Amino acid sequence: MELAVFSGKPGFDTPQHVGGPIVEPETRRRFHQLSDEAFYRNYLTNDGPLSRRLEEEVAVRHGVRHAIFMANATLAELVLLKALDLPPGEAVIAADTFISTPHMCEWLGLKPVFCDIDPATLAMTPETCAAKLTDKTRLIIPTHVFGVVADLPALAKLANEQGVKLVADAAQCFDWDRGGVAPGASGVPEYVSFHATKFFSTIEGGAVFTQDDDLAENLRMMRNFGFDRTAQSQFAGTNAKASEINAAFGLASLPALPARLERLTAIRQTYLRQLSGVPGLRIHDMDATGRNNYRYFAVFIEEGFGAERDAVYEAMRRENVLARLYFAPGCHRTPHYQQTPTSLPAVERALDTILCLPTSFVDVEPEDGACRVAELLLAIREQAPTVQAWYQQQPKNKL
Ligand code: T4K
Repeated sequence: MELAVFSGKPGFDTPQHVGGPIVEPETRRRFHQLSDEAFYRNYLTNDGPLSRRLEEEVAVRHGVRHAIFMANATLAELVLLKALDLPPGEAVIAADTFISTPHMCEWLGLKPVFCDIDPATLAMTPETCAAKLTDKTRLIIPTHVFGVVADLPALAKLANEQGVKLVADAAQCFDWDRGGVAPGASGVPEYVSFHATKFFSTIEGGAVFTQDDDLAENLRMMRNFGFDRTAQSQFAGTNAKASEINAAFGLASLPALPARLERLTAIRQTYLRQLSGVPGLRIHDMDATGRNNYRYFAVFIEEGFGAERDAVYEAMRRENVLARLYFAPGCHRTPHYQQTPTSLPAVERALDTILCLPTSFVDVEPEDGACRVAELLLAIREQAPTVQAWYQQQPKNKL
């Protein structure tokens, strides 16, 4: 196969994204109908009937008492942390997470302290977390990366022993569970993202899942200026509400989820069939801890592949396969947080080698798309020395 880096025709005519929103024709039709209902009702935001219905359906689906719908998961995290009312101090966070996780801590006077991970799950462990605990620690936030979950029971035990709070970043965990326990259902409050790139989306949106009635009531007030049921502002809340139009998109998407999961499972199976056992290419085990929605498919380009991850990434881009490097370089190596230098070997190894492949395709059938992406990756491997040489010759400011 002549690769695009060597003047071949790109493997795809249309760019294939990792996070391309999944919107089935039926989802669009239902969305138009539901949003029209909201317009006829002339009730567009502020805890309307569609938002309430969405919260109820999502909560029941996850076996959790409350799903509190907000404008996005970043604000859901902020509101949750604010509701915990923690004194200034430190928050221990695994460094391989989306940057919003530490940022919201910092907004509330909690200095993010980054910890290492288990290379298999990509999540913090009680040991990697404990190594960063100090008498200033107030909070622990594990992230379930790609829906492969951290060991919450063990982390809850550690948090209890230390007298610190535990919440989890379950942004990527809609329709996920660990041994039948979904986000928020274990008793640890968890926040989930409904962003357009996620398995389940309200375009922008997110929620806190919790079993705690008092916390839920607090969060509902906190997202709405601190208003109680008589519209009296009881404390300094904010505006983190989502609109009825966002809720309409979510409700329209719910019936599509079983078929969506089937498609994502088929894509995963295709990738597994083509890429398992390839030397130098390790596949992230997404079934390690429980049910997954398979929105992400991550591999690690390791020694034995013959080319560096960055060379492979650039070669794939030339083929119109816009792979992503979530969450490289790691929060601790971003310009903002690297001011406090930290060495986290497992995070660095993972994020220097990770490559997330597309799981939604444009102008091509999903399984065919996955098959072609895998073939391109294998062709790059076969030609790895020349791909690596090509990469090294590229002016880095042109990539
Ligand atoms: N915690 C974790 C662990 C998270 O992963 C996230 C979000 C959060 C917290 C915070 O949740 P939110 O506050 O966002 O609810 C994207 C998403 O913006 C972000 O929501 C997500 N994580 C993160 C993993 O991915 P980017 O910077 O990669 O987005 P962007 O715009 O580059 O899009 C990704 C790909 O999808 C691109 O290749 C383009 C394609 N795309 C994107 C959009 C929005 C489309 O084809 N169409 C589109 O409409 O962050």
